[in-house]
Amino acid sequence: MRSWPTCDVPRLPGRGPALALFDTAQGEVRVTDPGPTAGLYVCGITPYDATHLGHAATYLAFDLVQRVWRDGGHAVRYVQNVTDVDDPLLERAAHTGENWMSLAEREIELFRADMTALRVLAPEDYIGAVESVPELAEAITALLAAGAAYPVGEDIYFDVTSSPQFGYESGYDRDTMLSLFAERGGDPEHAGKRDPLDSLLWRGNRPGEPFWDTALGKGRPGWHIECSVIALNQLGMGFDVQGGGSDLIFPHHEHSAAHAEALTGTAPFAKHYVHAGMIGLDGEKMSKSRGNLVLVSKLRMGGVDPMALRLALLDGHYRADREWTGGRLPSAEARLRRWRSAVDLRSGPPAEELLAQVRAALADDLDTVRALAAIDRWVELAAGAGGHDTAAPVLVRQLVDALLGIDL
Ligand code: 5CA
Ligand code: ZN
Repeated sequence: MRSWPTCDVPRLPGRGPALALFDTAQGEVRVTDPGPTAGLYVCGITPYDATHLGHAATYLAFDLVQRVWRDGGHAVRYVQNVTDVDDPLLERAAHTGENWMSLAEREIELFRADMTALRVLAPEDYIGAVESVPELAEAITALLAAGAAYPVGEDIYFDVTSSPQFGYESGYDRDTMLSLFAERGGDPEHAGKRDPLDSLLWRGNRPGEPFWDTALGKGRPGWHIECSVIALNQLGMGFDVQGGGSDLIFPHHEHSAAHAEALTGTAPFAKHYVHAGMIGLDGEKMSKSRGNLVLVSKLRMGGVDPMALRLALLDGHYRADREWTGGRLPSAEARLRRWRSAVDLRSGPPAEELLAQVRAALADDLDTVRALAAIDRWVELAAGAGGHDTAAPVLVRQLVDALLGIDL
């Protein structure tokens, strides 16, 4: 499906260092080692409600991954899905009486507008589950043929024992897996399954639900196979980073990896599994189902500068669960004003050292807090003692744009 317009990234002098990222599977910060073209897959939205600040924070984290790789001399192939048919979307449409396709279309369009305003670099491949049904059905057929999947009535389930390394991505013990599976869309109690952790690959048609008529019969695809197959078919096995929020560690990323590994007989699915922390409001995860949302579009309509919003969300480590509080926006707005005044000056203190500091901070598991503090120090010097380097304000404007995506 159509992506959103991407923005230019200025080229900076020299080249940034290799990016190290925390890998959930290995439980440590490791250097990424992409070839000339890095492969990035980030789980996209389920379009039944507008972009909230949690979504925005997660996509901003992976936007920085792209920016740091590009600054390090790599091209990036970025793929993102849209879960445009799944239970929560259908339930919402049934509840409000709206057609599920128009609901999805409207929310995807709003998401595109929010991502554009936030200057999030666009995926070249923005792919919906609906348009992927033929390739999903083909993969499920192959899993059945390989004995990695089995029917339960009209449905088809994935057999977790078919993937010898199942569990390596999350590293969770079985009890944790069972409780998260039940909490996050799984059906551990479903009768007829071989193992409670087996996940739904294909849901046979139920009255009133949309369906596709395929070699598997009439039905619709499950959730994990969607990301598994879209990533596999676009990027191949062993791509560089599989990303999303930490709520996707299990079961979603564990099962997507296991499906692809069972399909290909090779591992790993991704070299790094990278997860952003949850943005909360009033002590709870911000989520559509809880209804405690702060929407990007609402803030934009209220006149908030998307660059201030971007700055506010980057002022916190991407892996930390963090609270959104009302005070974050005014302080980001004040910081943005200070930065803008400093780069509007005709000269300033030399900025080469600042470039090295920002590059080093971001390469170190995206330490944006350290990067912002380094820029604050340069801005303070520029506003105070000043400086005679006429190229410095231009360089700072460019580095803030290229590495942090903020247009001063
Ligand atoms: N369509 C699936 C992924 S295939 C999905 O999880 N959609 S979503 O709309 O629920 O979430 C989209 C992305 O935002 C996911 O990466 C999810 O992990 C992330 N996300 C959701 N809520 C939050 C939150 N409160 N804080 C940070 N990230 C969040
Ligand atoms: Zn996904």
